[in-house]
Amino acid sequence: MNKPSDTFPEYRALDEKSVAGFVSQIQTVRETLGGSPETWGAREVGDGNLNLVFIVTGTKGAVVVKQALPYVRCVGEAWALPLERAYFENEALTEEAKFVPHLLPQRYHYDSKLAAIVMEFLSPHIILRKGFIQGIRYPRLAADIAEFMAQTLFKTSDLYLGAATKKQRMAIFCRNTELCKITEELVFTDPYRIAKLNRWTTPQLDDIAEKFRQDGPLKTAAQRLKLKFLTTAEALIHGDLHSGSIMATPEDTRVIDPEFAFYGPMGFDSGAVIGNLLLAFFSQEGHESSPGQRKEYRAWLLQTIEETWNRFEQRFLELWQENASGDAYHASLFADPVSSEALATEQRNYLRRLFHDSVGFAGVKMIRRILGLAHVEDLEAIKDPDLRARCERKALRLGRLLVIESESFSTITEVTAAARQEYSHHES
Ligand code: SR1
Ligand code: MG
Repeated sequence: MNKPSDTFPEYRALDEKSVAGFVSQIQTVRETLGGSPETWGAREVGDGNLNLVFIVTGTKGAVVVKQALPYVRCVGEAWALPLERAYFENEALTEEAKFVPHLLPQRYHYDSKLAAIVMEFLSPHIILRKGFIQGIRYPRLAADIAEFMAQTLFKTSDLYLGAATKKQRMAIFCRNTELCKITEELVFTDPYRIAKLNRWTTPQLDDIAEKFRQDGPLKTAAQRLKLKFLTTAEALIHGDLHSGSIMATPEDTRVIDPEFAFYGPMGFDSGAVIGNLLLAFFSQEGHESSPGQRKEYRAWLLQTIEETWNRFEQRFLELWQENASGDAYHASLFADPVSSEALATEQRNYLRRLFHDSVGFAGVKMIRRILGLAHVEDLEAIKDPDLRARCERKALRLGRLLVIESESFSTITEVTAAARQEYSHHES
């Protein structure tokens, strides 16, 4: 097993000149690219918050090189960040590939010295968030993401794994402390206090930003979710499952970027998916060529939220019924019909609790993208600040409701109904 080291003595940040030389040492990459390395081209295309991303193109094909930088790219060298995150990403991809290889990019090479992963160039896939901005429909998305979450969350949990195996896996990921800390601060804490890196559409949202900072019930509920994030080691979660971590075409879906992976609460992943689809929903008003032009697309986004949750819940239950091999709810206890009925009730309760977690996490994920450091293109691409703020305010209001009232929602259709209602709400 590769182990992260404290230092990376041979590390150097790659650039468009050096990256071809690096990948030319990898036999599978040479075969994928074709021709000789001198003829290959390279572009740095990373637009995420943390890493370098290169596309290296040859005569026959292309590959992607993702390399960690020793600092947070969107902030600068002042915010140091361990290179080991590439190791955790590679380990998470290895785990996920056991269950859903068809929903991931193929990996060609992990380089522990350069903190780099060389992987498949997905084409004509685009980042899902960008597809949402363009109004593209993805008929497979709900089923694929539901399958990804059901498989990766169930099969890394105590419902499926023996206790010793799970603890060994947890031991690997519990060292991913710096990436968890980013989430702990940027998602759960900073949006609710004055923090240097916070920003929002100002002055339009100044009032609501301040109101949230004074909002005891909201801050308490957000901290309750943070405590869950800190303490609940339910499964190996992706940890950053937003629409920028999914590449898609209408026919194919791939989940990328699990560098935030650790053993955490399952609802953090399902909540990220729901929250980011809701952000896409509220941002549509800012992408319309004429009022109402995205009405049907908005309806599709809400349907996708419902279908994703419903399929996820169904698949998770199926997996549990078919593979009850874990140490939790040990199968030996539930063989007789009465106990089996009791287990079925317990499983429904488990899913209901997971639903409530997901709703709460969806809410904090929405709020942090509007009041915190890292925003989303869905909203940032809306150039008119008044229009953007109108979309953002609605998203913030729903986000708050999801956080403080998470347990009052019984079904996903109640969540989408609340989104519809907030969308049509006229500002008072
Ligand atoms: C400083 S990193 C900001 C955000 O980018 C990543 O995609 C994560 O969502 C993180 O919270
Ligand atoms: Mg990412």
